[in-house]
Amino acid sequence: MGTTYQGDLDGAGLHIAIAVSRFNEPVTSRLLEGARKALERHGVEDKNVAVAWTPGAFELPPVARAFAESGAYDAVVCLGAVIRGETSHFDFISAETARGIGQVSADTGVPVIFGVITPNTLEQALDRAGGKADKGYDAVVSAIEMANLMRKIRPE
Ligand code: INI
Repeated sequence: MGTTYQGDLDGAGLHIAIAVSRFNEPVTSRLLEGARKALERHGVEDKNVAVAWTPGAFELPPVARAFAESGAYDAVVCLGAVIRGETSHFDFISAETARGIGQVSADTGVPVIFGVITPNTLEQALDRAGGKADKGYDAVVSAIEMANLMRKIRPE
């Protein structure tokens, strides 16, 4: 048997950046609240966390790229809410945001987490942002796991 790698959920010493979209702010501020809760619970120090607000989800990828290319962060978390009922260009925004975020991660090798929810209604959005589920919290847990996994595979 070869080697099995797993990322743990210890956030001590990790540096995490969050890009969060202001569009649908009542939803995204709750995603950010969940993200902050996860950072605290997993021991990521506040001084090691950076947050940047973008106008909409579409603008998340360039900000994620700036964070990733800075070399200062172990992982980047993107938070946003694209609600289908609210826009006829839902498909363009959601697809391009997902593609852009994936591209940043692939180009830089820094884990960039897709914490953008794409529900049909505002009610569903609120359910996923600290109601029935907490996608902001979940996104940070994935970021911590991925950051630690990359440190094991690629020790500096
Ligand atoms: N941005 C979002 O983050 N969520 C949305 O639901 C949304 N809608 O409905 O249009 C949205 N639009 C703005 C977009 O992300 C850009 O900021 C804008 O197109 C300027 O580039």
